[in-house]
Amino acid sequence: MDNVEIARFFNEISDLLEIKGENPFRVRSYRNAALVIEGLTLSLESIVEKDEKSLEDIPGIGKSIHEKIVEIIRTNGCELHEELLKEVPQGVLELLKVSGIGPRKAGLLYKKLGIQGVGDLEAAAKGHKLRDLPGMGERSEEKILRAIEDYKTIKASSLRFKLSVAYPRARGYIEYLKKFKGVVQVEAAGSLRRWKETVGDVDILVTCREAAAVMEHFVKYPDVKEVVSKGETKATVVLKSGLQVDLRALEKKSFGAALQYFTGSKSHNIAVRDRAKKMGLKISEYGVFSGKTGEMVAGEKEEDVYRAVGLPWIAPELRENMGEIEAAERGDLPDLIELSDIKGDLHVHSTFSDGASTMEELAEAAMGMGYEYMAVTDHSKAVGIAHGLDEKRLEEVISGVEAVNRRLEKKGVGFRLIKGAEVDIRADGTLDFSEGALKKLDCVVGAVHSGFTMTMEDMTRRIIKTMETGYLNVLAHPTGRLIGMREPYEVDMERVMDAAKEYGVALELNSFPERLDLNDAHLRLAKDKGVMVAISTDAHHAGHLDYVIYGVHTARRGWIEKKNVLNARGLKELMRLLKRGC
Ligand code: DGT
Ligand code: CA
Ligand code: CA
Repeated sequence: MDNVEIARFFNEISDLLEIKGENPFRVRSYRNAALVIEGLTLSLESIVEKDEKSLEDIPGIGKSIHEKIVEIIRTNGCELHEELLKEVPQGVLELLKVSGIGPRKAGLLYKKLGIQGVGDLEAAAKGHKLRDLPGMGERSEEKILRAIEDYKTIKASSLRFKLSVAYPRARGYIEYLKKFKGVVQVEAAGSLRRWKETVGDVDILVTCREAAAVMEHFVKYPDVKEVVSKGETKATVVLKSGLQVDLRALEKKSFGAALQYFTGSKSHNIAVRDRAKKMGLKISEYGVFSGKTGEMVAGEKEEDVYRAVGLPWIAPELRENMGEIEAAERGDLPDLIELSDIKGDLHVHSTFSDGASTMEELAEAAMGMGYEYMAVTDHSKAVGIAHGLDEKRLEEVISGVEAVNRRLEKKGVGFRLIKGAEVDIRADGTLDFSEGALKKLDCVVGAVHSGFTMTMEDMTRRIIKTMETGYLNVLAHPTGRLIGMREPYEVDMERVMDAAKEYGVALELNSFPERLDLNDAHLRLAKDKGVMVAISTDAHHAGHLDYVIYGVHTARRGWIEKKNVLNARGLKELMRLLKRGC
């Protein structure tokens, strides 16, 4: 069983308990377990097979979760999950995916009207059956119908996989193929190589001595659920997670051309092909050929393919036909940010709020990544469900940070924790801590956690008002979207960015795989407006710090350079920017 399936059990248990109106902390513990499991790189199934006890070493997984993981792996099911489904039908869970329908409302809709799915809900709204329910009216019916339309759009896109599902699985598969005798080159292509926020299927290319043997080996990978097709040079499988993987074997002389072709995007390829045509060349997945003589002029290396059409090599993240070909032609491609440029994380949760790792564990992990600093940014009190800090507990966090820093200084270690908090931006645009408390913090990360349905004007004013206070350093997950789950709230991003520039606030690129917020298009806008970007992870577990890779590659899709990134600065410069404004 794949970690994704195990996490799904915990997410559903959490939803079902919430619909029933159970204790929010119990709800949260299952939700956190799902988050932790999704962030693991090791397969739980293999851990349990080898040494069940070692589950205890995973931070954030307590005894009762531990037992449930074993139960799910051993029996392919979970008793608690089944029991809950007897009380609340599966279809009611679907209602939660409609924006504005929380667990309490879903429970009410089910109990009062027997609504068991989005289809039922749509019919009830159209039949004006909702307006008589407590707390609802005509307007709520209209709102729900609009939200159902959004839900349908999201559902269509949720057949795609998050990067955090596709990327580690593709990596594992590639390692497996590389080890096989006779395999020479292995490379991922497609949307994964372009680091799109979601991936439809994984495309892998190889060169090898004997293609048929490689295809045979490919379909024998232990994570394969189903072999869709297997030919001499091509095969397709579906993994246990549901992810489809295509493999193609190529001749060495065509590998670069195939890599270029299968990396896409399709519209980038079309633009390159048109360009080749104008130059009297023909381009295909086999190579670049002279239109007149048919002679092959390039194909072995991707660089050569671009050179043949008069262009420098273009980073895969840029290949969306969004001006990259023109920029390449002018010699004006961006000098893209790299993972090794990142010097620290500015959005991290510890056990002081809803994180699963202690401040010390997080600091250890950050040092292991070669970072210079990390801001500890636990939630403020408004986010009660996440055990947000009141000002008294904030003092404890601050003294905790100071204690860790003193210890590091004694040992002569240069790494520093930064005093921070993820402060809720209230509906009226004020921050959820007093000025006195805010003054004690070096890194105030502000975020919207409720009231998502405001009008665009109100939301824009709410956020800008927070910037005007002068206390905000970073605006976290600026649009609030959750990929495949929640559409962004309505906000005028241009105005928010202009204000960010004016008040020296950085905008976050939240690297959590379901957020990736800002997205590529917004990042490009931020860059054009000269707004600083903070590539943070929002880690709720030490293992989540690795999510920075998704952030960095999303930043590259937004044409972001090192100079645009706040946490690519060294500690001293960072502290100056936090103090003075970016
Ligand atoms: P995905 O899988 O939906 O996330 O997106 P991609 O980009 O990986 O698309 P996929 O797997 O259908 O095909 C891989 C690449 O192959 C695609 O990015 C570009 C190239 N390709 C596929 N079909 C065509 C086509 O009809 N024309 C051209 N020029 N390129 C194509
Ligand atoms: Ca693909
Ligand atoms: Ca494909």
